[in-house]
Amino acid sequence: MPKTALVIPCFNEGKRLNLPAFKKALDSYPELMFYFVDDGSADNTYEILQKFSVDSARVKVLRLEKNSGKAVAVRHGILASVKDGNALTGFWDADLATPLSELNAFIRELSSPDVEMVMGCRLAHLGSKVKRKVSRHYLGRVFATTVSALLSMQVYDTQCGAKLMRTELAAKLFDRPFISAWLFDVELLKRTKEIYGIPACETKIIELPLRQWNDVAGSKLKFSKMLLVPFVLLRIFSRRS
Ligand SMILES: Nc1nc2c(ncn2[C@@H]2O[C@H](COP(=O)(O)OP(=O)(O)O)[C@@H](O)[C@H]2O)c(=O)[nH]1
Ligand SMILES: [Mg+2]
Repeated sequence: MPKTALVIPCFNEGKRLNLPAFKKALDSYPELMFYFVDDGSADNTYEILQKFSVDSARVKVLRLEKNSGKAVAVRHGILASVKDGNALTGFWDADLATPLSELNAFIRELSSPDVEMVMGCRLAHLGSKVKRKVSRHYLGRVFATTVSALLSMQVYDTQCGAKLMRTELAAKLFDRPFISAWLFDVELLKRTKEIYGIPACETKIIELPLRQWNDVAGSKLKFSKMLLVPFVLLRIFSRRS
């Protein structure tokens, strides 16, 4: 297994962090490191993480003084992994909506030299356990169809919070800040397209249908933010990133 780093952005996750699940992953994957980034939490997230890191040299805890949003938190952790020279670097939502048992499949995809980035894809189908709220599912379909048109690239699920890529690519994609705190996944695709162009991009990026995805309660993404989506997309696609 290549040296793999997962960045876990954490904002007020004290109640949701499932530490035994993270510990189990460390035991299962000897080359795995976690980079937890506390995004200026107001609860005891940082203390919990610090305590967890005492027992393992493969757990790093970074901290942002003030809450800066998911994109900034993820970027902070990714840049630390780039510096440390891990072979693969990715990010994974702290609520483990995508269970860490899926990680193996991500790494397997990246064993093919053509593949540069693997994105979790929440596609409900026979044989999978992917359960989403109906409203979120349909909003997601409209969103993905719009983004596919804007990118001229068929993408099913841009927003899944589990992505893994070659660190060399991560270094290029995260070298500058993002426009959006929530839609930076779209910016990642746009930046990859600017590097490789189409059609190369369509083989370098793989969407991996997850076997399991759980709609974990406690999402902090407010409906009011969703109303801003068209404006944010406009900003992203009217500029060169
Ligand atoms: N809501 C929120 N989440 C953040 C922030 N910074 C980092 N995160 C992390 O981003 C991830 C996704 O958040 P979540 O609330 O589960 O969003 P959702 O499931 O995509 O609706 C979690 O790991 C959060 O802890 C922030 O400023 N706000
Ligand atoms: Mg979530």
